[in-house]
Amino acid sequence: MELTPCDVRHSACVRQVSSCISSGLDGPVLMKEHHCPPDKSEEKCRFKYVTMDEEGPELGIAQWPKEGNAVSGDTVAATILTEDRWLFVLSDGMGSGEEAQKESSGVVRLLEQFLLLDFTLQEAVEMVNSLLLLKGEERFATVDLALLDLANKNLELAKIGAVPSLLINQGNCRVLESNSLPVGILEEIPVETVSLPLETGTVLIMTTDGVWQGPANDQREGWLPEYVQGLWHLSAKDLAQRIVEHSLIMHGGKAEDDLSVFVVRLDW
Ligand SMILES: [Mn+2]
Repeated sequence: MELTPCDVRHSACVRQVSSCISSGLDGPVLMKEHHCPPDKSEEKCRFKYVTMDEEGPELGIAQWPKEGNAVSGDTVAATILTEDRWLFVLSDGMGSGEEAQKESSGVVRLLEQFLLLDFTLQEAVEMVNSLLLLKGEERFATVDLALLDLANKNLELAKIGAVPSLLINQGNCRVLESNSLPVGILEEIPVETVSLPLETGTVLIMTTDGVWQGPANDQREGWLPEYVQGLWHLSAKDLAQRIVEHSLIMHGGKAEDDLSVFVVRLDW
């Protein structure tokens, strides 16, 4: 695509263009090439974008709203911060339906913006928390976040009030958990981040509590690690779909909470 050059530092334009295309395509995009001419030249800026499907890890997202709601209060998002740093995030807004959706998508958008501005993960989460507290209402959302660094083959994880996630490699399943409260509840939140070296063939599974905990009257919290044991080789999309379907069956076909699954398969 071509654009008339902007007067500000080109990165500002590039970010706006990226987020505009992402929302238009309903999925993250990666800028492969860009050429911006020197000041006051007549030339246009040229950009080349590819979708994450072509270049990135295989993503599988499956969601089912709480019974009686048309929209899920959970937000699942993938964002390309730079060519080597990709963000995967899942947020569960308090309550359900549109109000919760506004809350969780707002938290995700803020996190994306802060990370695009090169704040650290710790700073970004702390700022989002402060902003939610400033609103003065009893609002909160969980954050379940994975920051993939392709250059260093490293995965940084942060959880605030989120349920455990699973990291599977060649059938070995690790449960990653944290005890933090959801953002918006405490003034000082301890942000625990975990940094892990990545091996090829790693599958990350993030879910919201509706999936992880199962129905309230069911004593099967922790069912997921067992359930995925024979299924980790499936495509990310099929795996996400199977988990949500099974979760819905456990809920007797009527979800007591929003159900969301985000599967990221890292192969290279
Ligand atoms: Mn929930």
